[in-house]
Amino acid sequence: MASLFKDPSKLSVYRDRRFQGTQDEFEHALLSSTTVYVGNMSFYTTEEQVYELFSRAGEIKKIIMGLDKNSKTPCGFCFVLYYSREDTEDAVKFISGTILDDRPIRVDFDWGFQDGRQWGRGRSGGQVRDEYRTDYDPGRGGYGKLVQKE
Ligand code: GTA
Repeated sequence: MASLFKDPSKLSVYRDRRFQGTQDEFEHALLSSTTVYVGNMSFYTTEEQVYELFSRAGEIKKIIMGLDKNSKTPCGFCFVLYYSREDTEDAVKFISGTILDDRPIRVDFDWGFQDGRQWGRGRSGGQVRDEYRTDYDPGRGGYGKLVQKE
């Protein structure tokens, strides 16, 4: 079956500000990469749970848990590296939106893991989006970091 993922502009709405290259290079990486980013995870979800769910799309080469850069504990995202592009596309098609630890996870194409990308980039150590969140989310540390400081 022909790939549904040919138009790079439709692959991902996320643009990594730290990608060092042109927009063309970024799009080429998204089209050929065998890495997915998984977002909206609970801080309590383990690598074993990620392994079990994501192996339904294909054989996994490696999982890298996203960590708070201060506490070094999981902060709600990870990268899953596959061997094949077809399996990578299946993970985006079939696993995105499914429930893991009571939460709908988001599976996004990623341009490729590099050392350093496992750390949250927020000022408090976790993900940027958890700094600005104003809701109470028990699976992700309660209130957002800025609200907690008030
Ligand atoms: N492939 O969607 C993604 C994705 N995200 C969200 C993070 N990563 C992703 N990769 C893919 N797709 O390696 C990767 C990053 C990095 C790691 C941790 O996860 O490439 P991070 O989440 O801590 O920081 O990254 P990132 O991605 O640099 O954050 P960004 O883009 O500034 O902001 C993310 C969201 O935070 C925004 O979309 C917005 O919802 C919210 N936000 C940012 N600034 C504000 C603000 N001033 N006010 C309100 N909300 C804000």
